Amino acid sequence: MVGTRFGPGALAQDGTPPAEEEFELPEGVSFEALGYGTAEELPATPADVLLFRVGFEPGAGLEDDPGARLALVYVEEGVLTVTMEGPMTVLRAAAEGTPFPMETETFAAGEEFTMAEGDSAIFPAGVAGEVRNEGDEPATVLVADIGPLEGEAAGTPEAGGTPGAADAATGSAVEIADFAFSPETLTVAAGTTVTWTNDGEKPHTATHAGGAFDSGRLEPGDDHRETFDEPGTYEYFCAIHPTMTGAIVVE
Ligand SMILES: [Cu+2]
Repeated sequence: MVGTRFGPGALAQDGTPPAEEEFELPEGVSFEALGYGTAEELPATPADVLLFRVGFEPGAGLEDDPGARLALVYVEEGVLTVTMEGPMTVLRAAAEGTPFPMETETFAAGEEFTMAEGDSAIFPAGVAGEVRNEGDEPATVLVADIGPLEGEAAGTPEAGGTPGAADAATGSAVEIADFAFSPETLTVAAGTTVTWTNDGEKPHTATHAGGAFDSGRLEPGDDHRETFDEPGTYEYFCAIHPTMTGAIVVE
């Protein structure tokens, strides 16, 4: 059985098509199962989860160097040719009129296989390989990727790596406007006290993903001070508007 978050509570995954009533959803809410797979191991926590789309023009490809990251890959369109250094299980696209994909196919390490529209597979952590578009049409895949939070984001700052270096600035003040941190990247000397001021009209926070600091909710006009003694890059975001991100680089 498969539990889902935004959808039916449990989907049969034992080869028998789920009963109609298991797909009862509130009126006006629709659900479409796209991909599914099981993982031998999950990345260590704290982890981050990303959802992104990768496009492959005809003839294009990439080497998949996963490190510790695990990914569920779903082919939106086109056909991809895949070779991985470990065994792989592909869930083939749901048959016409079937609510959930059921048919799987397994491949040995190093064996070349294709994934077409509607197919999905778990690309395990630590298993490298290659993905190419050998067809004549563009191919796109959706990737839901989970892996351990690294370095500064995990709360163990490491030197190097300056996100948004183009926006880097010195000083010790970060202005929060609606909806951005300014400067986005602030570089300070170790021991500096940084002040965030909310100059916008909405509440915001300055929250380090790894828990090194958290301003809490800053109402318009509020400020928050934080002293940085340890060199490193501290990436943070607004917990109310997570697309608002910034970084403090401590040298
Ligand atoms: Cu915000």
